[in-house]
Amino acid sequence: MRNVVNDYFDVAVGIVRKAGRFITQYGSGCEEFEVKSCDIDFVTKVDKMVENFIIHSISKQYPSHKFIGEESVAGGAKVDLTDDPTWVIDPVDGTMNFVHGFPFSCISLALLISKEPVLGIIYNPLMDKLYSAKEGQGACLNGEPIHTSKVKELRHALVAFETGTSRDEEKVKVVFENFKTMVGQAHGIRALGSAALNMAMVAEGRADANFEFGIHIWDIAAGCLIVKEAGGVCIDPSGGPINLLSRRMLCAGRAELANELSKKLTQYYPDHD
Ligand code: LIP
Repeated sequence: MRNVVNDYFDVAVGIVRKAGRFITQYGSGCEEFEVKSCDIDFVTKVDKMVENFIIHSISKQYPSHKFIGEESVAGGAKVDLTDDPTWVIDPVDGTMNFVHGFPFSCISLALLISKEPVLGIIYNPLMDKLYSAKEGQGACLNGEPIHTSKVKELRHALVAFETGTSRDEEKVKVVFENFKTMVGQAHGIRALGSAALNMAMVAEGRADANFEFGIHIWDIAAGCLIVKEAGGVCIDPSGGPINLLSRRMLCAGRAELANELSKKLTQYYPDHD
């Protein structure tokens, strides 16, 4: 299994690096976009180009593999996760950043076999940072090993979280309640605007924890493996095992910090993917 995953990984990295060129062509911003669920949730032509390129390129190598892509789902495809090898794609994670030319956008790609990630890639071509992990083989940034931080207490932790792309009143209320908790109890808070890159910061030890409600499997599948392979934990924000389809995620460099956070967060339960 290890050898075949290594082959899948090598093919995927080459494809993702090529796809990154679509993003760097618009590094100063992309003003051509369509609104999706609300005025702060949208898709650009680059999202679609990247996703189509990745699906086409991988399908040529592995015709029996399946795909779950953010924009394919937005176009009506169902999130049908089976035990078959399934590539989960966020073609441009941090679309708001991408539209504005704020350089924290990335391609997030994971391969799941029997519903578990076996490889994950998060690539920010604007900063040439490729975060990756293969199951049981550690996590890397541009090929060099990375490790999560040792911070165990919220009062010493830099915590990343997002306002999200929903104007839903209940969701916004939860965002503000958790923002207030973090302002009062965390060492610091940051919002990069990309779920995957927030998780990459945790994997690299530059942030100590990250949580978010309302994200999708394509935002977090790669990041969950990369954080775990870097020595961290990914759990449900209320504690307990993570469900990649639940649209809820909490990750941290240390289990003690994740457990403290899970007890202090105001919870939100969106519909599953
Ligand atoms: C985004 C995530 C971000 C979240 C937004 C949105 P997109 O993904 O990366 O963390 O807050 O709601 O889901 O839409 O840029 O691919």
